[in-house]
Amino acid sequence: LLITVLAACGNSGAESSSGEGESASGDSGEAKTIKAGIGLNSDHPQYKGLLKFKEIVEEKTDGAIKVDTYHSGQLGDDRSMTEALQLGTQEVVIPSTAPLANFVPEFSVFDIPFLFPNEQVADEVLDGEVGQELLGKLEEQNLVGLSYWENGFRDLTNSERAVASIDDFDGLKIRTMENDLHLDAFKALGANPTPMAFTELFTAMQQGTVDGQENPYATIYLQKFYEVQDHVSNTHHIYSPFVFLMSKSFYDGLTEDQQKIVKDAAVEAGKHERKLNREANEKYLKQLQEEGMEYTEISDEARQEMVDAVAPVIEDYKSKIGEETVDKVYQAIEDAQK
Ligand code: TK8
Repeated sequence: LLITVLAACGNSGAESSSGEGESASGDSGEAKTIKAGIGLNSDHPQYKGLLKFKEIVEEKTDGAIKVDTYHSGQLGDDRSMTEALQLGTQEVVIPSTAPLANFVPEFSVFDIPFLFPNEQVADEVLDGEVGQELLGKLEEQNLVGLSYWENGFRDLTNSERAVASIDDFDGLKIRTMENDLHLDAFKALGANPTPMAFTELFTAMQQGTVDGQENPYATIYLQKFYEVQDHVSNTHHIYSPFVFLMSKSFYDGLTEDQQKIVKDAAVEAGKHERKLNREANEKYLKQLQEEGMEYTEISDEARQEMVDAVAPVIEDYKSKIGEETVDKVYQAIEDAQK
């Protein structure tokens, strides 16, 4: 099977890998193609950001690097696309950090519930020293982390009942990302969580395999989850970053100039994506209500009960994530708020 997959992937780049010998900026003289895939659909800021990356890279390399973009999990889910990067059959993916913790456990630091107070602090920590240090750890996994983008604060939806407090989680079948800390945090809240790839989520909700899920408003709206979910609550329980990943073998094969171009483009396109994403998250809660979802606000008191319920889980995970990383991130959050 593996051979078939490799062969298939090798062929699909054919349209661009030959016959462009005269391109200016590539040392080899032959155009290189980046096959880039994401899980969300083409309406989502994640895709708009990817198109920005394509525009910058193709322009700055004078066509020596081409970017082919795929959305909606056309190339697979976060985990399988990340594996494709390791195998060298795909060049770029922009997964959530949560499934990435299966490759580099330290990334689970961002899965600590209620970690970041707001997006600005998240930006400072991710773009600062500790965030960049974490990107560096990806190299051991044959991956290059070029920048952080934003998925955003996650909010709960379900088809069973309005969730206003921790009691309302009781027994709810919640799909989580494939991440142990998420799974244990939802158990601590009293829910009945199931890890699942994003690509299977819509059908699982439609068929009632799960009652609910959690994602930022932009995703809930743009992926039309309101068609299969009745209730939404502003739990804001986790801030979810995206990481812009490139296959290390591809990156190593670029000229130094090209490496700088793709790195800068990943950063610049990420800024664009963050901006669009924040605008989206702001406007889509209202639109979800217009589509018929019932919105329930979580009071400060109710949220504090959730914070208390997950505290032992966080304690338990500190050593699994790595105490040093956890301490550094907490310190960076404190510094960002000074
Ligand atoms: C898309 C995922 C998605 C994430 C999830 O590939 O799995 O729920 O929030 O955005 O990365």
